[in-house]
Amino acid sequence: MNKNEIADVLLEIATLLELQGENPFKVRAYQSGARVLEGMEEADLARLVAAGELRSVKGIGEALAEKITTLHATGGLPFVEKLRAAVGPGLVELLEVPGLGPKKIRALHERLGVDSVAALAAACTAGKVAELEGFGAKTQEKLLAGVRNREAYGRRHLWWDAAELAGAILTGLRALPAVRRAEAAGSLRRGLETVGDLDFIVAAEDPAPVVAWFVAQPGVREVTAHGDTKASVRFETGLQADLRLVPAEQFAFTLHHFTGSKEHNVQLRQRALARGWSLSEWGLTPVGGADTRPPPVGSEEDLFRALGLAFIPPELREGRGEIEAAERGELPRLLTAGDTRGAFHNHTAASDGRNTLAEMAAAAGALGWEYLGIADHSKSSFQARGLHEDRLLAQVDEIRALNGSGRCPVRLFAGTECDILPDGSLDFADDILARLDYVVVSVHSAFGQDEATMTARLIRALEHPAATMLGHLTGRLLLRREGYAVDVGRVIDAAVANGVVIELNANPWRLDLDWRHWRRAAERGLLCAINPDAHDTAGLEHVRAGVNAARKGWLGPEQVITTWPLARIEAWLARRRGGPPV
Ligand code: DGT
Ligand code: CA
Ligand code: CA
Ligand code: ZN
Repeated sequence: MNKNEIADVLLEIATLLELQGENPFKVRAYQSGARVLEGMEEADLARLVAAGELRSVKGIGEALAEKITTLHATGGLPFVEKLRAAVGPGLVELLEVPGLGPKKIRALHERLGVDSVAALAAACTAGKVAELEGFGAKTQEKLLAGVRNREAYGRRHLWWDAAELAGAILTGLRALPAVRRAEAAGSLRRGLETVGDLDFIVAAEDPAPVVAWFVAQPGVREVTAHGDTKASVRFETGLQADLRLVPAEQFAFTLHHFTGSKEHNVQLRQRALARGWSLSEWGLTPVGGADTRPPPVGSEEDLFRALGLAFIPPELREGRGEIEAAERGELPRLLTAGDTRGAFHNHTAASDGRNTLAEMAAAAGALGWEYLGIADHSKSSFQARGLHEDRLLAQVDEIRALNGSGRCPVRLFAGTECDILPDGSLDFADDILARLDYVVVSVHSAFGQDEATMTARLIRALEHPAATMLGHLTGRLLLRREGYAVDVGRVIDAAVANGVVIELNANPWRLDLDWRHWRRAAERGLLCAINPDAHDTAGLEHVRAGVNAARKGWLGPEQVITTWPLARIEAWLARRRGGPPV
């Protein structure tokens, strides 16, 4: 196990001990041990473990040293397994109910025998919780509501939905007279595909009216915390939001801290320590008699500069090598939403879309795009009203006519989203495919194939000379269904070998291929197309979610063909088709 994994186990032990009613000193020993580990270099931990010198580290006693050593060597620990079994999963699950901590759970367990969420619901319904000392009728009501809503509220939320809500709140916050700065932090700011909760950081002269405004927002169903400089709320959609107010001089530090990720923060704190400074959400301060005073910091740019780093965009702050790259001045120039010049995977009302060709073209023009590819479904996708050959060829004629009319605001490309049949062959014959500007190949059937079959199926499709790009590689739907079993690495290899583009499907439910694959894939020469998979004009705007994901994948405009100018796209498509443009 690495140090963060070990730290997680130590924190779990602390929680389990607390649930058992162990003495607070013991609990705290595990918690601070976890923090010590977080601040350590991986290599130092390995060296100390190998030399048997862990106990020389401040904050790590004999019991902890022994457990860390075992976890480091074996990845397991009989002690924690026994502890988990003794406490039971029911009590641990109760920690997820809002308003319950280890102390209250212990009371419920000891006095009412509550040992699961279901048992809590029963005890509340029977009115027994209200009679308990330290609980009362109001608490009982709150706990019951928490249990009831857990199913709906327990899940994460799509970045797209969270960003919409956050945008409205930020606009409101910034309009308040007391507010000097307001930003969203956390996973939303990092552009993660799903968001657990919203985190707002505000610098204000006078916090009270800002907190009051925040908890009174329309759509707030419940105020779960309400303090002088903090508040937490839950919206009707189940999304929760934390608000933190800080003095202006602390803003940059707090914003950075709560932007995360945790992994990034841990690495940055180590870097600060190496300079003799302690970095926290409050500021940068000299530690242990160090006499180098940190420079003044008024912005995140200043903070990174103080640590000898170029500014790291929030999307890259995942602890995946961004600090090393910033140190060497090798951060990529990331693409931005404004770089987008078109997209290739879009549907019209001819298949399962909801707008006409002309409407889609107008919407693309309104976005300032230069070109739009139309890729309606092919005949085997009958559930999506896939086009048969005659209707496809009629659409091609319509597209050519629009392009020639002088009234089309963008250049339209005639394509198809051609089904990859279960054996890897394509849904249209070669002579039909040859009439198109490009071909997106996608899987829409036989999701249950085993990994070897599915991988071979995709590779066969990529080897087809007509294939231009691969649609939604894994077929995942975020928060709804996993992708099908497929060896992504081998599919990427085949795409590179055959000069086929892989799409970054920008539909907020998909964001497929996942950002975690892109950096390495692009280094191997893979090209990306950010495609909204739009089924109506509004759907074109989903490209913004795709740009986020591409930025998280370290991609720049050169690697994303949908940022290329029209002339370059035309030349590239012509070369792919092995002939002059149509
Ligand atoms: P989420 O809400 O689950 O989508 O993910 P985040 O990243 O927004 O996480 P959240 O809301 O729990 O906390 C916001 C940030 O605050 C997180 O990315 C990093 C920082 N943070 C929170 N807890 C810790 C911690 O225990 N240690 C460190 N180093 N940073 C933390
Ligand atoms: Ca969050
Ligand atoms: Ca949070
Ligand atoms: Zn599709």
